[in-house]
Amino acid sequence: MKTIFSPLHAGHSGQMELIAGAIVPGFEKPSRAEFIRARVESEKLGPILPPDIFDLAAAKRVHDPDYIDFLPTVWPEWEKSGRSGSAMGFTWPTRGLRGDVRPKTIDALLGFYSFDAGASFVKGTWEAIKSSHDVALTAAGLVKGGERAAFALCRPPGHHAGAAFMGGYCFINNAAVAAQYFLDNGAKKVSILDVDYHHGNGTQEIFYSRSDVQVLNLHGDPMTEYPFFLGHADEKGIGEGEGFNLNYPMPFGTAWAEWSASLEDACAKLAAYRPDIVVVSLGVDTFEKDPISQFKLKTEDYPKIGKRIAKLGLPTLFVMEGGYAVEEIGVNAVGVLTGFELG
Ligand code: Q9C
Ligand code: ZN
Repeated sequence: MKTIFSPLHAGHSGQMELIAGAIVPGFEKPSRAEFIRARVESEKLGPILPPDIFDLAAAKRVHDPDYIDFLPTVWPEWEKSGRSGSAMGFTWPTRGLRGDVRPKTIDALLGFYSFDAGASFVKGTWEAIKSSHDVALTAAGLVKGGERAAFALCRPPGHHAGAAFMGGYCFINNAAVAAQYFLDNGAKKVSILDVDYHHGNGTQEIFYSRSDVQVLNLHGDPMTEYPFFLGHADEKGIGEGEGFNLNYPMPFGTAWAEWSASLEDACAKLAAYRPDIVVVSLGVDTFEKDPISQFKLKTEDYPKIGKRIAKLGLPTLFVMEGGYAVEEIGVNAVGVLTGFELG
């Protein structure tokens, strides 16, 4: 399978995040994508190609146009206000505050368009976000054009980004943009299978009231794990979307036996939906050695994930999401893809 990759991801580097009471260097760092790219090469998965350049019309089909237009302004505004470091908000419009009135200063807007302090900007962040989005759309174009599968080596990731908010290292929801692209180019139904350790709250929010995108999420139980405030089993979609959102929250310590049972159930529900295309939000932070996660998947499990997805027999777009055990991220992510190819 072909991999789409852009070196522009590397401009999103040196950003800080707020975690456990400290401002620390971001876990979501450039070496992640470089280890994956190197493994794609050494495993001879297939050609690595640069993305085509797209305008933002496709992104604005799933995100609020105002939010997308805000993203490229963040770093210039931050610099204009005399700041350095990482641009991130510190006040969020939670319950009891006005989330419906768009404020005016950069600090206020960063809070308005975020749900946490987990998506901060440095100088090259917008170019990286844009390239990641281009990577997803280019890979989607390959699948639309008839390829069995393609790998969008996206960085930054996307699944925590909602219609009008960033967070959790995510800015544009690459998987959601790709799913909408398929629907706008002939597909009737798309399934998004999110196997990242964290619940894909952004993807769920974007498609929650729709029946043309089925969203299936396997993740750490939000009662104890980030993003805490979405991802429970009783969230099944609303209105037209009722029954088209499926969550599989699992406790700390979940290993292959239980995790794969959830995957099996999700794949059965996916097959019953009969989508034209599958978009896999591919996070490998389920790995036993992931520094911020609590599942216990082993390197040998990742090809089995790919094999099970291949058994669905559907055109498949893999979109890279999380995974922070940098040394092993390439082996595990590409393990899914080679497992798929052999499956
Ligand atoms: N103690 C993705 O994997 N911080 N985002 C968690 C854990 C945020 C993860 C803190 C994790 C975001 C795409
Ligand atoms: Zn994750």
